[in-house]
Amino acid sequence: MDDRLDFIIRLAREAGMLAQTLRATPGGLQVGAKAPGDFVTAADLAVERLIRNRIAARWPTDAVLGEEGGLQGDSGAIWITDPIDGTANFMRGAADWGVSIALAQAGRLTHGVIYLPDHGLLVAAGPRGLVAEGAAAGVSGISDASAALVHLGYSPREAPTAHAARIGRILSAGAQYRRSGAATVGLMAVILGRAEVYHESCLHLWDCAAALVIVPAAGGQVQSAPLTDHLVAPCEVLAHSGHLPDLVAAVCGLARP
Ligand code: LIP
Repeated sequence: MDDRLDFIIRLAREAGMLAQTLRATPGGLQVGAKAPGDFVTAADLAVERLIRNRIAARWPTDAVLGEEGGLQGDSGAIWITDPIDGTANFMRGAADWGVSIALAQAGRLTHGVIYLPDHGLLVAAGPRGLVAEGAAAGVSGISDASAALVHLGYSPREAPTAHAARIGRILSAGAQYRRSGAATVGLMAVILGRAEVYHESCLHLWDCAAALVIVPAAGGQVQSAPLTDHLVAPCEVLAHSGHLPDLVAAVCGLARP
């Protein structure tokens, strides 16, 4: 295993444990809201500080883009992290949240880890392979839409009517949909073969950068904006197993490919 992959796996585990410890500490969360429904807790801030500090200690000239602290540094190597993805679930003691850390080098995403601490699931990928803990990684082979699951993400950045229409197209295609409130949970489902598609219309890079590396390593396909665009604005993200083109077209509102 290369040293960057080993580093982010260890760091994700440490970050997840800190988040769980802070949530279990009376008064440890101090919840705030960046916008209606967009929460931040003291744990989000503390975990991102930990991630930034560990990266700075090992790779001091690298840049870091984090959900809470934004982009800091100017380098060809950029670490991209959501310290607690699914904060609205995390702060209520629900299990659907995760730590996401990725690395982009020379404009390409090269490493990623997703860790779901309350589920005991970790997946990671780098140039030399795929790592999975808690379950086997590999996308689904299902090719019948009536047996397929689509995970959706939603934020107020998408028109409710557009999201409702997407749900209608999925149901009309004969598939079922789920919405966990954390991109890492839905993307983990695709990586582990527990769902066939993940889609979100306006998703920040820190929520999905790790999955954009891991899904292809698990045999799946991803579509997203160029990294230079995604670094500065939320973009549409699609991840899928590659065996349901009609369903993917319905999810995205496209004519059959
Ligand atoms: C969340 C994402 C989710 C998206 C939410 C929010 P957070 O991340 O995981 O997919 O729909 O708007 O961005 O803010 O909980 O880290």
